[in-house]
Amino acid sequence: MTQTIGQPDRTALTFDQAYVKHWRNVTFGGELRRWARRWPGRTAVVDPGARLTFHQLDAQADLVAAGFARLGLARGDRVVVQLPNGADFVLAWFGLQRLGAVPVHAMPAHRRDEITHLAAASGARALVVADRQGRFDLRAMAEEVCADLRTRGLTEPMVVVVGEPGRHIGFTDLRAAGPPPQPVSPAQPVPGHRPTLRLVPVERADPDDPAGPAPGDLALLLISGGTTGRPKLIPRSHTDYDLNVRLGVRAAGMDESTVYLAVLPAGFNFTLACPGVLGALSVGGTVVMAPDPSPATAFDLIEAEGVTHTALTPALVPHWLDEARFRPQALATVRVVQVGGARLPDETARTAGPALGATIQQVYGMAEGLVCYTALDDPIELVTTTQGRPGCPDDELLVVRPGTTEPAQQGELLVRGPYTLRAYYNGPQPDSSFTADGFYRTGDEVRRLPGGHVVVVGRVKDQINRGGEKYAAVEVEEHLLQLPGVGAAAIVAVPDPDWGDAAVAVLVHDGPAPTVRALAAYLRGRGLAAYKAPQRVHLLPRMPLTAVGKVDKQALRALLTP
Ligand code: OOB
Repeated sequence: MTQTIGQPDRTALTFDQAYVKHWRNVTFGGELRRWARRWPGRTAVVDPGARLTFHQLDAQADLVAAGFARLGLARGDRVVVQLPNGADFVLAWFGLQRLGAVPVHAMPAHRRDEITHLAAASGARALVVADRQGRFDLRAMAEEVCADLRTRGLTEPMVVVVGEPGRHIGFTDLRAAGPPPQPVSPAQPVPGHRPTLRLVPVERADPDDPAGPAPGDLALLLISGGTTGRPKLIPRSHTDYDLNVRLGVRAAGMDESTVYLAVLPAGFNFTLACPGVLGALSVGGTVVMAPDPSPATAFDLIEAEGVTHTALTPALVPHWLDEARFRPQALATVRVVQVGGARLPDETARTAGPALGATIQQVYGMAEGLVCYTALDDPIELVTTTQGRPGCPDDELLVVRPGTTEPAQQGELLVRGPYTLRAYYNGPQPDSSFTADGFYRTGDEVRRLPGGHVVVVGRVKDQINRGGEKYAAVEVEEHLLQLPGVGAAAIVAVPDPDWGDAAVAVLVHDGPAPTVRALAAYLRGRGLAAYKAPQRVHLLPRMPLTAVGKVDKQALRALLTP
């Protein structure tokens, strides 16, 4: 692992040569074929309404692919997927993979504004949604998304409803779509896709899916937490995502006996691939989909299915500890509880393992690539105070003075490696999120211990992390500025004992301050996800500014956190 930036011999080509040994010539469509051949009768996916063996999952993914193909979807098409945790998520995902179409992972909490943005930014040809989410009608939202895009002259996606379609073209049952399609024509470049990971040595097809996409092709688009505006799209290829999964399997100790409970949204990189759903399937384990994130539901499923592994955000941990006090026996089979997505307080990390009767694994990862894990046999001190070590020996980590490439003891983490992006999907060129040598600027403030463990101490990016759900402050600020009477607006993160961050809306406003509730309703009306509503409102006569005239968030943070 090199620690130097700008060495002349480290050209883009040599990075790739160093990475080749980590990559396999596989696609996810081909992987599912192999898993089904190896473990046909084992249970692959369980949800409250379905139980699929690997053979069934494989066969039904073909049917789903056929259904999508009949709708006119083809290789390379981007498809925004917003489905709850359930067997249908897995079927839709693999159905798209079989077709070489590219799922764009929306989160269940996303609403009109976010989904419209994802569809526009990806040029999506389809949007796959459930019919409802509780009382919220996703079909009506999808219609608004289409109307928005139409007005702006952008590609209007077809809407595929998993459930009751209403008047849309829809599948009422994803699995009943029909016979498999004719094989798609062999490898063609995906139109409009500029490859961002150079994958020269792995362009041969997967032997178990010879007509399918190339391993180096775009397999999925993840969304960034956002720092400078709307979330950006993160291109992940089959090759790099497969590595991501395998590193996770090794770190979390998954094997054929693994039963993984998906509590967090399945479209979240942590839940899907670190090692998560894909990791458990890749070793012949079982995935159990929790239909809601409540500890009561999770504990029922753990008891019924003998769950061995799961992944939580720090915000969920106290709720699990409460539930465990009443039902400790429910957790008898649980071996590993991963916690990540936001900083786990040391004290919670210390008490959680014994209280849950499981090994805690801290996971510090990002949709952009790098994932760090504490080892299952790390000394307790490291498990409770660090966020682990990089999954791959060729992950290159640098700690620098924020915004520079000058090394520092504690500072911003830069990363480059065999499963970390080199550019955002259709991102600007050049992009200040990357150094000239291709390191990604994480925006996280860290220090590293002599043994390589990373400690996340803070953040230099202007982002709110509300219990693992992230958004750029500026995204909400832009909406607040549209409010009548608002002269200036800033969203500032302050510490929150339960959620990591609380967001304070600082407003320069004529007249009485809008209430928290009024702001939440306003932002909901603008089509924003509920987690982006601020927790506090603070009025100021004028906004403090820095020397260059930007809002001085440091001053605001000092003012708000006495
Ligand atoms: C995961 O991915 P994202 O893309 O939603 O968010 C990444 C950001 C990191 O840059 C960091 O700011 C924060 O979330 N973060 C953590 C953390 N894990 C993520 N901050 C402190 N401690 C941690 N353990 O959140 C994600 C992706 C894969 C695995 C796990 C989490």
